[in-house]
Amino acid sequence: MAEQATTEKKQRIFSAIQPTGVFTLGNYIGAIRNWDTLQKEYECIYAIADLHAITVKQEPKDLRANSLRAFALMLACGMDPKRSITFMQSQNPNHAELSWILSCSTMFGELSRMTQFKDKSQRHADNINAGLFTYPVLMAADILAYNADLVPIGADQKQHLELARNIAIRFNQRFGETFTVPDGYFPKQGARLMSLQDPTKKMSKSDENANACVFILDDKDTILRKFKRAVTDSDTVVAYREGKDGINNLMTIYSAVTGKSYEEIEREFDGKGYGDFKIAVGEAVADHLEPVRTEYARLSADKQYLLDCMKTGSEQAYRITRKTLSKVYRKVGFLDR
Ligand code: ATP
Ligand code: LTN
Repeated sequence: MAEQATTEKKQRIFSAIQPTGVFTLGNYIGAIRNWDTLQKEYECIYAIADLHAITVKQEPKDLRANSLRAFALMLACGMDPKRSITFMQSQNPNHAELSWILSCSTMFGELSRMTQFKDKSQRHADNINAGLFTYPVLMAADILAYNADLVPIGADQKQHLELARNIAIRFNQRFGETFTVPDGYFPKQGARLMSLQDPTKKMSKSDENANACVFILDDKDTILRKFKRAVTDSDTVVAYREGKDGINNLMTIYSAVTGKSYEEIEREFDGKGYGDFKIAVGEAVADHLEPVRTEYARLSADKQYLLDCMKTGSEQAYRITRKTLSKVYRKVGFLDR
């Protein structure tokens, strides 16, 4: 039995994050922090989704700088190129290629129901491009090209993952078993952090209001200031209650970085006000992020190392996905190259 366990193939994980800005505390707690932990048990493949990033307008030179920074941040958050495959999405052409084929198995109606599309087309009303609409197909291609078993994502990406599953099932039914149908992997705690300025909106790195999110490279003073200014209600009791979105969000954050339960937090701040609580949250978050900031400073001083890791990762990613693409080409009826 023990022998069987050791020879069993590890399950495969795929996830990605867009280089649209410095990662936020939401990205970190909702997604990236788990990516690190998963490396111990699974075969992990992690990408910087630069192809997805251009669905909103990007200044080319900024995108280039942000992409390199995102890659360094991913490593600073614990992703280890020796244990996992870490790469840039645009450096493996198989993602875009598979995306086209999958788009022919995706219905207009399905894409129209995506809440992120509705939300982003409102926020970028001057640029509702076709890529923004077909974004979830590219995300499905990212996942299915590797036949990933599990996809660690924040709760906001659940709908996209459901679509990826449906595309895989539909393709398999029509052309025969081809893709693994992936499952989502969601963190138990703090799956969705909200904006510090409008706690009904998710904390998002592309928010125009810098006070709305904590970035993982913010220094301690900045973090403390942002939490002090966080929007809460006119109550004073630190307690998790329906409708108290601001304080609930702060409790979620405090719980996620300290591991304390809501009951423990309520007891800790019994008799104290929001002011004390906000300072405590700020301090705990700053301490939690300190190692990432230090590691980022170290890594970003060695650009060549980052480029070498990226190149190796992209080659590994290419090899895996080429096999899937060859199979897909055969299944849909394309002639051999
Ligand atoms: P953008 O503002 O450019 O849309 P984003 O901050 O929403 O970016 P993504 O790159 O789209 O971040 O997402 C990266 C990962 O972080 C995803 O797995 C996503 O689910 C997770 N994530 C993003 N925002 C939050 C949040 N507020 N709370 C928890 N998880 C989040
Ligand atoms: N759309 C994702 C980023 C992303 C992704 C993926 C996540 C692109 N491709 C594949 C998981 C698997 C987002 O987080 N906004």
